[in-house]
Amino acid sequence: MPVETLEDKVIIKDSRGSSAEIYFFGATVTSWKYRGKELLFLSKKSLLDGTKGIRGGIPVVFPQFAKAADSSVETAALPQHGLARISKFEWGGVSVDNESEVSVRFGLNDSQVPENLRKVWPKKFKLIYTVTLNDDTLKTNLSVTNEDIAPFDFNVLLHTYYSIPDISKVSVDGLFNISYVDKVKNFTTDIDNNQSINFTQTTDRIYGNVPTEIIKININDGSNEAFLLRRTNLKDTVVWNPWIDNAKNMSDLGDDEYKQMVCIEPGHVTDYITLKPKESWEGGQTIQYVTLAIGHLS
Ligand code: TA6
Repeated sequence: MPVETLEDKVIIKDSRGSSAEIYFFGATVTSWKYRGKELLFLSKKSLLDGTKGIRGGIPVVFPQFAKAADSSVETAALPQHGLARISKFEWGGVSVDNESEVSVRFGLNDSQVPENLRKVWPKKFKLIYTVTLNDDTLKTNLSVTNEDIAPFDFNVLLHTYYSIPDISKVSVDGLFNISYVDKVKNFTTDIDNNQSINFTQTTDRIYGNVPTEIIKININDGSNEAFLLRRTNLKDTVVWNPWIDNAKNMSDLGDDEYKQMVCIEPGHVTDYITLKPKESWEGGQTIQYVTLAIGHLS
């Protein structure tokens, strides 16, 4: 069976042995395996019972990234990273199921959002989140529709946690010469003159208007494996690793787990998208797992 629906999650399987798991809570993809090898990081300490956002996988950030800097915006009273990652999505069924690809959908509208969150952002909306698996490629796509009588503004971000063997070896290509806001340095703007990003300390950067077609996350553990990230309609990219001090302060992340994760998060967060009534917006990411020595994995 390529699609198995359980009480709390859906498991999808590709005919070549790849798989993905998606929780209804937050429509969070918690596992993506390429022919058995796990590619997403999920903290051993993550709660999966719906009492807190899942620490790992791909939490969906909507309609506010982080906490709003400006207290006058309509999303200001929402918790960090908004409401989607802490709301239970409904099962939208299988949209594609053939030899090469399996695609499933999850939906969320305002009436399914916990009351306390709906109160602070009382907008009528509909989200459709589509997860597609195709051997070495995972695609996650979000559509947002305004079902209200007035326009609303939102951020969106796919907070993707990659599983990596050793953060000190990882390098990220494709963000060279692009200015970023450095959250670690009090939100100052900077440009990195290094060709690749390497990780030696807490890293929390918001790259705005990234023109790069492919962002490459090199694992550099001797295997020549890498992730190729392509974005659709998501102009910004956040790069995050909490490092040891922040990891120690996080109840749902093990002290040493920062070594096994890196977040490369495509989104639209440096400003808001405005949607008029009845309008829809759509964007997403396509991640391909490759081995650079022989090109495409086969
Ligand atoms: O996307 C990066 C970030 O905003 C960081 O600043 C960091 O704190 C992180 O997300 C995790 O946020 P969370 O609310 O999941 O603890």
